[in-house]
Amino acid sequence: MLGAKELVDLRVIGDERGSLIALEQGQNIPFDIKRAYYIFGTQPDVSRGFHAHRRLEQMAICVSGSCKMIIDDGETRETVLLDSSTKALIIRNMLWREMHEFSPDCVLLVFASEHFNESDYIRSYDQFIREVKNGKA
Ligand code: T46
Repeated sequence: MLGAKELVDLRVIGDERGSLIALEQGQNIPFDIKRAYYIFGTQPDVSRGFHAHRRLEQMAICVSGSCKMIIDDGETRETVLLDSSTKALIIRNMLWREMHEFSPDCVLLVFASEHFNESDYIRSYDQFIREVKNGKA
C-alpha cells in the first residue's frame, strides 16, 4: 500500500561541517504548506493518533529518535518505522494513523496542507470504515 512515493528519502547536503536537508513546497513537499507542528516529550508507553483526516495531507519526519506509525487504508494495515531524519512519510487523506513506541528523544515534525480543523478528523474507526466504503460506492 505504501509505495516509494509515500516513504521518501530526502537529499542530504553534507560537507565537513555536517548535514543539511532542505524542504521545499512543490519540490519534496507535494502540497502547499499551511501549518507545521512537532510532537516531542512523549511519555513512556504512550500511543497517539487513532484518527483519519477527510482532506488533510501531511508529511512527517522524525528529526530525532524514532517512533512507529501505523497506516491503515481500511483494508490493509502497514507499520512504518520512522527512525531517520532523512526519511519523510507522506500521509494522504483518508488514512487511519496510529503512532506507537516513541523513543524518549523522539521529535516528530509534521507539515500539513490545511490549517487545524477538528471537523476534518474522523476519530472513530467504525466511522472511518463507513466513510471509506461510502467513498468507494
Ligand atoms: C496527525 C498526527 C500525526 C491543535 O490545536 N493544533 C494542531 O495543529 C494540532 C496538530 C493539534 N491541536 C490540538 C488538538 C488536540 O487538542 O492539540 C491536541 C492534540 O492533538 P491530537 O490529539 O490530534 O494529536 P495526535 O498526536 O493524536 O495527532 C497529531 C495530529 O493532530 C494529526 O493531524 O495526523 O499527529
